[in-house]
Amino acid sequence: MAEIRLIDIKEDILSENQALAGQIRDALRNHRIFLMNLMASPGGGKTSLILQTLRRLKDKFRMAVIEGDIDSQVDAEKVIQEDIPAVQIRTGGFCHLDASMIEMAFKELEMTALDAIIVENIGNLVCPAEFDIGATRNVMILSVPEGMTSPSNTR
Ligand SMILES: Nc1nc2c(ncn2[C@@H]2O[C@H](COP(=O)(O)OP(=O)(O)OP(=O)(O)O)[C@@H](O)[C@H]2O)c(=O)[nH]1
Ligand SMILES: [Mg+2]
Repeated sequence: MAEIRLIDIKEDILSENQALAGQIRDALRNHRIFLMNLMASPGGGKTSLILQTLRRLKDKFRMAVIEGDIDSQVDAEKVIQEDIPAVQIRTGGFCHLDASMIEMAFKELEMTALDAIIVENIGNLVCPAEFDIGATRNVMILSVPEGMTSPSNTR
């Protein structure tokens, strides 16, 4: 019988990402910056939670937002309306953010002038969870109304 040859790409990608995520966490600790990685499904309420958090905390802490999106920059536009710096990462189809994308975003921010950064990850409940981005805390919104509703599961 023919044998299956397995090339495990995922393992290599993840270990490289993990090493960079560790460096990012060290850099954040040195700068005393808190980084939150916010995840949820599409339309799960990520931007709404970020905007409300900014309104409540921006007078106390120097904040910035990194917005991940497959294509658009509508959420970053909402953030700058709050007078908060925003960096848009346009992944061009990739379904998650990884540590190298966060490292790129840091170059666009004045790191010495920040206390906290919120990252809105791509709206996806699968891919973002696999990739450590060097966050101080990972946060997930579980949205009950989001998702498919059919007569069979509303009974
Ligand atoms: N009823 C209700 N609606 C909410 C709540 N949070 C967000 N919404 C609404 O849900 C919709 C999507 O919210 P967003 O905050 O844009 O969700 P998101 O996760 O950023 O969406 P994407 O970035 O497109 O993945 C908007 O119409 C919000 O007004 C909530 O707590 N309750
Ligand atoms: Mg959003």
